[in-house]
Amino acid sequence: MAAAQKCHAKGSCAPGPVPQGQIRIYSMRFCPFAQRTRLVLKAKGINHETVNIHLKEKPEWYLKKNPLGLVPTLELPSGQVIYESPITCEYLDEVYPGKKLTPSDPFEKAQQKMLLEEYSKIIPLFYKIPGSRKSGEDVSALEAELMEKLSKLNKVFVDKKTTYFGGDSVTMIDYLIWPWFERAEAWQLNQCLDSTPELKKWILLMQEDPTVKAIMFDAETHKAFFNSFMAGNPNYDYGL
Ligand SMILES: N[C@@H](CCC(=O)N[C@@H](CS)C(=O)NCC(=O)O)C(=O)O
Repeated sequence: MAAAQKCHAKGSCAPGPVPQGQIRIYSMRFCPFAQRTRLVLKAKGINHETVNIHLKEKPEWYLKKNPLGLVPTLELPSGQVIYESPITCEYLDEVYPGKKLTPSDPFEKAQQKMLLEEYSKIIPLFYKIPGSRKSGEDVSALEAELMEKLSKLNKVFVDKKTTYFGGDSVTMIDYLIWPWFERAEAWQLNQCLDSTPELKKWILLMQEDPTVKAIMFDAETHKAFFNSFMAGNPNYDYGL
């Protein structure tokens, strides 16, 4: 199992066709974007195969499948590929039976997409703060900026009077937002949550979600990977 999870690097052999009845995800064990897709695969109980990619020394064959060279990518038995995490998640939710994660109401669906757009603009800050901290810069202005942005996310709960972003149970938008909050402690960002109590409550609820629990790493593991990433030598197989 662990050996199968080890990442494929430049010079490795391309995997064969995806077996009928399965779907393949090209991933990296610590990638928050790929985690979105993995959460949806898990939540819906989709039979899948995982191929992890060495993102610093990408296999030549991977760039033929996804010219952007990013993970996640989904591959179907037909050889068709789908990439960009929100698109992969939407595809899985539309095609596979089981729990529907996306609201059927068009307005609610639009609201989730608008929130995702807003959140996408926050994501770079999650990386910028530890990056600047490592360079010895004063990060207080960046932290204040993140706090201000997180207070807007917090307001969603206050205005909607819900415990999750889409209502009173977990939906797609929660899984799309979650992966960076799983890393907040490891990336030393917890202090930015001090004035967002509803968001903090959501984090505690998400930590208890069976799907989140099934694939999450603890803060120590995230820290170890992140330190290797920040040092410019990411250990994609950390812990295997
Ligand atoms: N917009 C993409 C972003 C995916 C992404 O940036 N993945 C990172 C890993 S966390 C990656 O593949 N990096 C490889 C590279 O930048 O070459 C998505 O949502 O899927």
